[in-house]
Amino acid sequence: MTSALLTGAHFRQALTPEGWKRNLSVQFAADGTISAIAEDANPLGLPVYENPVVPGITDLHSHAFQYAMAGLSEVRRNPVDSFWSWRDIMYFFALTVSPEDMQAIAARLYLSLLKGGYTGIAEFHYVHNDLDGTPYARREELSLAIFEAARATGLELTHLPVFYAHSGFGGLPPTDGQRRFIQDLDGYAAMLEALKAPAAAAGHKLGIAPHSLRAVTSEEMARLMELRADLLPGCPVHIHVAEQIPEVNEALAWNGRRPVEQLYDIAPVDQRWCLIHATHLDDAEVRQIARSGATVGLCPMTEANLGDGIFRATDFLAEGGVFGIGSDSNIATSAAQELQMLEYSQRLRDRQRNVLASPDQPSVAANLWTRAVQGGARAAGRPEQGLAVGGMASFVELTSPEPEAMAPVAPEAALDFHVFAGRGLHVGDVVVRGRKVVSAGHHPLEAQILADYAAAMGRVSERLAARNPGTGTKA
Ligand code: NGQ
Ligand code: ZN
Repeated sequence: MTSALLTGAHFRQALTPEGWKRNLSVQFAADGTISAIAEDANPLGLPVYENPVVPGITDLHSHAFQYAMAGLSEVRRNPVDSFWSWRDIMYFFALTVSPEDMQAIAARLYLSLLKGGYTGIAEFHYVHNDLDGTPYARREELSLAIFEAARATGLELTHLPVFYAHSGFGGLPPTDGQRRFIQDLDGYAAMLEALKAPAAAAGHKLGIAPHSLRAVTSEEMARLMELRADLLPGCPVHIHVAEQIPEVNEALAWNGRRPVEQLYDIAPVDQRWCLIHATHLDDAEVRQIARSGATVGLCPMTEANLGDGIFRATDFLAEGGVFGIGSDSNIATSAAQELQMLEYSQRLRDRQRNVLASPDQPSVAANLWTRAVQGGARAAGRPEQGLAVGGMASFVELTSPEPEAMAPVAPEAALDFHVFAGRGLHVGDVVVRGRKVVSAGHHPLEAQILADYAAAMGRVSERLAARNPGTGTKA
């Protein structure tokens, strides 16, 4: 989707890295970054935003197809359900999605994300093969479906093709349920090669993603680093790590090292890296991640949904750590909800309120939003400045369906209301890299995207029913 590049905008109140500011005239450069900002009540012919404006967040972790399985795993089927029994359902579901479905689901998801406070995404993409586990004629077929969804919706994409080879620490062979994810290193390199030209043409960024230390051996990690140097030097690297206690215990049993310790043993982790979840950390690991400058990719709604545990956010921030947020399983698509859950997890654990504020930003919502903007952009390999010169001209206008409800709330507190008042985030315009992609809450391709999604869900339901006849449930 391409709309004209705006030359600038005037914000009556905007969240900048230094906090809320009034009356900003902001100029955009041709590459969709911010070239100049003047504090001036005179809008100089620029479009004026009377409502508060916040920088768009980059959703730093998503598996788009999982959006379509929301609600399929909320019934107890085992004496104790867990992350691992959820994963069985997810694997089953992953065997029903065609390239056409993938595109329709991702476009539907990206539309929701644009209305949920996000202007960019890092898609951690690991469904590569056809239903029988063989590569498609074009092995990058499903990545191209993601590209098309990003193009159609206007969400800015960093695409992370995932390398996935094993079912457990020490190079265990993959299971049959993982057959759509599995590649060898040559196949993976060929996929990256094939994606470079279409990504460059569409303005998408590419990164690499070893799925986890369960799915990739140390030798493979070393080869991936060589591949990165050859094909995508300096690109973002994302990996799942230490999400579940059983994962920590398996790592210890395998070689006596905790997962994060192991990762730093075998890989050159720096600020280009993003460690997804990092839920279970000891003190040394908290410090090690913070010092390395790597972003921690928190996915609070998914982590809550899957029963992962509580991230040590207070300790990590005290060490100067950088984090961003991801929608992961896409059980939620609102950045406000993710940040609310992040703060609430700390409140529940510590029995305190307003935990994740900072001395220079006492508003929890503004503090978390600002940090998530910076961490998300860092993880996606994009400018980190937010609404400041050199930052991306990507922003979201906050509106309210019930403006009178916000009457007692000062403009600077609008984000507190949106994140914590439990009434959801409502957006007016959404601008990505200087182009308006959502206008007064409406996306121009919305009707088509919803219709395509409905058709895809019909096909997926049929395939689910055919694979599970007579059970009365679809998974
Ligand atoms: C994934 N999702 O790859 O979709 C993972 C589950 C795994 C989350 N970790 C699979 N939330 O980690 O083995
Ligand atoms: Zn994930």
